[in-house]
Amino acid sequence: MAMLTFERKYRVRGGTLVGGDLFDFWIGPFWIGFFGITTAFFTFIGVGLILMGASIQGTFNPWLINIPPPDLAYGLRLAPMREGGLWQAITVCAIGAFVSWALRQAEISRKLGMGYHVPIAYGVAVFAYITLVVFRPILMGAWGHGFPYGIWSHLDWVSNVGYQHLHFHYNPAHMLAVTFFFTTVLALSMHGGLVLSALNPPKGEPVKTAEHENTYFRDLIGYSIGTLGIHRLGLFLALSAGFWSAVCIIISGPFWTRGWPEWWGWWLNMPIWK
Ligand code: UQ2
Repeated sequence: MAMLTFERKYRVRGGTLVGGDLFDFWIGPFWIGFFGITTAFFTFIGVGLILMGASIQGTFNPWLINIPPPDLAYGLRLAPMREGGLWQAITVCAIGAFVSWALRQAEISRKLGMGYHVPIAYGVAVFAYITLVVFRPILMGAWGHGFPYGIWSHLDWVSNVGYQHLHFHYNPAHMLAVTFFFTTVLALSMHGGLVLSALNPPKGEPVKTAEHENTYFRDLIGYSIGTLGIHRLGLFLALSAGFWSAVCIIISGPFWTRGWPEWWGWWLNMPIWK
């Protein structure tokens, strides 16, 4: 792959957390680094185990592959490979690869003298995943409470867990998470639309800048959050969506075992109605 002329300036030595100069080199466009190697290691083993699971199951249809966690009877012990052990090994590989990737992002941030916004943002998504397959199963006392690895089967899992609580939309943290997801989409659509409209004036006219973007929203709603502000808002909305997703599932089971509609009894039971 071609290297842009200015790229040479940013290909700087250092910033590594582990290994010093040993892994501080590039292959083509890719910086390697210690965590590039561990990411590749966990990814290859993990994908290999998934293909093994598909082969045992007897389908390579990507929609139907399903690698379930162990039966609840195994509790928090290791299970035999064909009885959920595969799921446990894949989970270890997944976490190994995700954490390696976050540390790789951190090393590249240091190398370039940037803030840690990228690894922190990615870390929130990893945190939500680990909440589902490690924190909540430990609090519930069995790895069998993790979700199965499969495109279709994980949707069934979400549906089943939702109905175990009668109506998951009454979960207040779920309400917050959904609202943050929708608002993220609203903000990104506003931002993408605004930038593309500024960059695509009628034929023959010059491309517009941030002044036009500000003026558009001031004329429309009397307020512009600004070019930096919209990205801060977008990051806040997206991270909040991931954070409240983790909260909404960790409280379901470990801290509230009944239906979520019943939780709102606190409102009906307030002394002011007496
Ligand atoms: C903006 C701005 C941008 C934008 C957008 C806005 C010039 C290029 C989309 C407008 C955003 C507002 C008013 C905030 C909306 C609030 C929520 C919660 C969706 O002002 O600055 O930069 O892209």
